[in-house]
Amino acid sequence: MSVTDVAEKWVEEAAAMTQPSRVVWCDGSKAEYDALIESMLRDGTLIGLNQRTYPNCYLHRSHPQDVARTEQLTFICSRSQDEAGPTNNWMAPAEAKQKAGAYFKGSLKGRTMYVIPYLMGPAGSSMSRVGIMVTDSEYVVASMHVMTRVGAVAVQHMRSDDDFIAGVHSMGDLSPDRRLILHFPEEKLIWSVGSGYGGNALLGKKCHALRLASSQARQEGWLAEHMLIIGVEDPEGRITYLAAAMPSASGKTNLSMVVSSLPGWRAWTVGDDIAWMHVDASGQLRAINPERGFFGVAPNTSPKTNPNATEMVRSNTIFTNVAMTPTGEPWWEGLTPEPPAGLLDWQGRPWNPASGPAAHPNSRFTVLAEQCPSIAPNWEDPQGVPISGLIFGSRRTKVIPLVFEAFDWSHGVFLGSAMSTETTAAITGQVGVVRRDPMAMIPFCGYNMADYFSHWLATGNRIAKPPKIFRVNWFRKGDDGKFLWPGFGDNMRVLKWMVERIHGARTSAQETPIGWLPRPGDLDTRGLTIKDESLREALRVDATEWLGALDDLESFYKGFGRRLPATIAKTLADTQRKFRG
Ligand code: SAT
Ligand code: MN
Repeated sequence: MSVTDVAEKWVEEAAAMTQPSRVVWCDGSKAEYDALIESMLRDGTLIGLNQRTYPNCYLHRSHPQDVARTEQLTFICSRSQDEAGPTNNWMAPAEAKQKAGAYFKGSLKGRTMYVIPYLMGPAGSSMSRVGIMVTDSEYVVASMHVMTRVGAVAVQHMRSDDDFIAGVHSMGDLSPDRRLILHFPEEKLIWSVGSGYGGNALLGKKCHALRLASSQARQEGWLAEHMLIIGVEDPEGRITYLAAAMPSASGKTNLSMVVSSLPGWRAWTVGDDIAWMHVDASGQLRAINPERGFFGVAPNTSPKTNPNATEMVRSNTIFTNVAMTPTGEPWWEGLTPEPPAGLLDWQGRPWNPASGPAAHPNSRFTVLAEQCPSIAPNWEDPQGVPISGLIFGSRRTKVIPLVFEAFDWSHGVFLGSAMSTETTAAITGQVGVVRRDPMAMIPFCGYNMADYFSHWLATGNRIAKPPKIFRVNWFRKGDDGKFLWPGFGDNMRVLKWMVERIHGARTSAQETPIGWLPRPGDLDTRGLTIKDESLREALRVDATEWLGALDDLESFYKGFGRRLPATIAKTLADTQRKFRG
């Protein structure tokens, strides 16, 4: 493969720092993938699963201290701290390179450095972007094969000699004390050391496609978002495309491949995690999925919660940190109602229920998107799909109603910026604490979030017919501590309401201080067993709760100082006023 001189020189520099005994350029071929799997089976990095029931499926057990993204060790290393903003960890570029350089120095001695040219986005799309990463992890190379398009196709999409995001990765000694995930937006550069975990180590995903891409997108006038992309087909055969932002491990993968409980309605999957959106020449917002596969959360994936995912992981899948049955099949909490006897837990020990779940709560599957039974036939369309609705969803047991619609684009940007969520096992740290998470981008925005809000507002002005923006919360609970809304396949009822709002038909809503809210009768509940009072509670807007939440929001906004767009501040004040009456 021939690459540009700039790329070759950069790879030489990475090799000079890490000192591998061998440098291998990856071509993305099946033979290369098979050889990697063979090698990992030999050295124990992978364990073969039952090849009769799970053909070409493998299990990887990671270091027990390396099982999730480590946000406290993730930094935006822009020249000025202001550019990173108050919601990012920041380190000066020189200091960052000095610190991580010490961990990288000679870290590949006696080992192989793999060079992975990869394309994010479909071949032939002007929205696709190139990265070149080096790594010492065969698990990372194999995973990049699944999650991105590796090889010559990447190089062919470079628009100039230096048109690529460069990424250096080494597992180092896997110690959290010598782990750093560093982003240098001005240099289009990522340095990640000390972790082999997905979001820290598969540099195409969060580091490139969100943190650096969001910063590039601002300069180039597009949006890089933590969003699934879905096509909703109605009984007339019309497909309406929506993109939805939700925090990690909060049902994004499930929603992207939802099997409808409403007859005549169905969903087509375009992407489950990241959307790159451009305004085309006619003023239409269009989205591509930059990824080629899914890196989904295994626990609670079952024939009931996500039949499509359950089916797609039955072959050609790499599982990470799931449990294993005595017959070599993967298992995780929720897959079957009862755990099978004789399980090995995610660390390979005979499972003792007293010592925690069998599968790690953030255990994952890595699989090609084309294996998804609901994959949209046009999911790799170089033009992307036209987006007519955007959804912001988070995990809140209180306050936030099941669904409501923003008054207009700028009000929708306000609603996105106002999101908070309860944390999950996808990040290292405490689970279930409420934290601010604007647009589900708090861990992924590569620049000052106040500027990010401005960029969203400005983008709206360039769209001929801005998509309607919706806010959802599947996770509200009643006083009995039980979820009020059944979720999963029944979420199609909520999508149906949105689609009808988008096309200006039948469905109605009432105006409230936070937006257009469906009355219980506005949602299609045919065939659904839900108590009237549960649905009413799921849709309730409580002024006292909201005024408290808006106070919290006000203090969060204060952190941005004068950089916060005036429109956002004004919308907050208007909402407070409406509630005070
Ligand atoms: O772990 S990843 O960052 O790859 C996925 C996620 O947390 O959204
Ligand atoms: Mn994600």
